[in-house]
Amino acid sequence: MKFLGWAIALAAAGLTPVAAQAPTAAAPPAVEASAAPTAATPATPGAPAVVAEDVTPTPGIGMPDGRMGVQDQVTTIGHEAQAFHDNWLLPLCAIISVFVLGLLAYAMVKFRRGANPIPSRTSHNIMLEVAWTLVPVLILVAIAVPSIRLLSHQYSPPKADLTVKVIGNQWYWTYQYPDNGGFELVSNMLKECDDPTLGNARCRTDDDGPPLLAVDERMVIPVGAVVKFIITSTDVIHAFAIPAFWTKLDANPGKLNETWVKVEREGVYFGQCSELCGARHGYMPIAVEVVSPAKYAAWVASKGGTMPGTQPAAAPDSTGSSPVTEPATPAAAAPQTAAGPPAEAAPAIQQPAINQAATAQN
Ligand SMILES: [Cu+2]
Repeated sequence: MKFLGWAIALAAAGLTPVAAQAPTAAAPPAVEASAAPTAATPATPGAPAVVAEDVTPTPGIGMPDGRMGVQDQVTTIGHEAQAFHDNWLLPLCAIISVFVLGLLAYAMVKFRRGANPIPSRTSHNIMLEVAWTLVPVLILVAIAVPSIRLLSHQYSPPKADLTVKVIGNQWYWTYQYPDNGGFELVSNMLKECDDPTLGNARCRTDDDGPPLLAVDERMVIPVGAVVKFIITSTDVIHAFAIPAFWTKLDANPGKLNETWVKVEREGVYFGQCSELCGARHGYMPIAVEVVSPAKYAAWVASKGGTMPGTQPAAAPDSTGSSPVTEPATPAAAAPQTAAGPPAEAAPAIQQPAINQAATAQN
C-alpha cells in the first residue's frame, strides 16, 4: 500500500500542469523515488572523491572532539547563542543549584529532630513568601529577555546572498542550488574501508572527515555570505542540524522550513540528522564545506551550474582553480539538460508531490 501510495503521488505530481512547466523540478521526485530503496549505497558507486579536496577538515573544528560544552561557533547567531549559554545560563543554573542544595543541607541540619524536640509551629512569613515568589519571577525575566532577543535575531534573516534547498530522504540528504541553475547534489555517508557492505563504493579517508560524519558529496557554500536554507523532506521527519552553525531545524514532508547562516571562516563543518527517522537515522550525516567566493564560483561551474548574472553557457572551470576535479555527478548532471528553469520553481513544484505522498502514507 505504501508503494502504491507513492506511485500515485508521484504520477499525480508528474501530470500536473505546473510540474510540466518546470522540468528540473519534476525530475527530482522521480530520481529520489528510484534512489530511495537503494539509499544504503552511495549515489555514485566507485566514483573517486567529488568533494572539494583541498579543504580538509580541521580536527576539533566543526566536529565533536571530546571537549565538554558546545562546539566552537562560526556564525554570528552561534556566537550570540554560545555567549548566552556559557556566560549566562550555565552560571545561573550553577548558582541556583548550589543555593538550593545549601538551603536543603541547612534545613536538614538545623531543623533535625534531635535539635528540635518541639517543632516550630510557624506557618506564615510575609517577607519570605514575597521573596520566594518575586525572585524566581525576576530570574525568569532575566532569562527571557536575552532568550527572546536571540530568537528574534535567528528569525530575522538578512537578505540572502544564496539559497540552498535541503531535502531529507530516508536516509541521505539532497541539496539543490536554485540560484545557480538548479543543480542538485545527493549526499551519502561514506562507509569505512573494512565495511563488508562497501561494494564498489569509495570508502572514507581522514581527509573526508571523521567516521559516520564524512560524506561523498559535501554541501558547499561561500564564506561570509548570507545563506538561506529551505528545509523539507520527501518521506518522514528529519532534522537538519549543524552544531558549529547553531542550526537545527526539522525537515517536514509537505512543509518548507527556513533558516539561515553567515559563516565567518572557511572549513568543513559536520552535522547529523537529529530527528529519529528510521533504521538508518544514525547514518545520514551532513557535511558543509565553506570556501572563498572564488572557489565557490569554480565549484558551481564544475557542477554545471551558473553564478547569478553569468551566461548559462559559461565554460566550466574557467579559473583553473576548481577545487573539484570530477565532472558533475549523474545527480548533478540532470538539471543541466533542463532549459533554464526559474530559480524559485523547485520549492513551488515539490509541494504537491510531498503533500500527496504524505497523505498516501497515512
Ligand atoms: Cu533523518
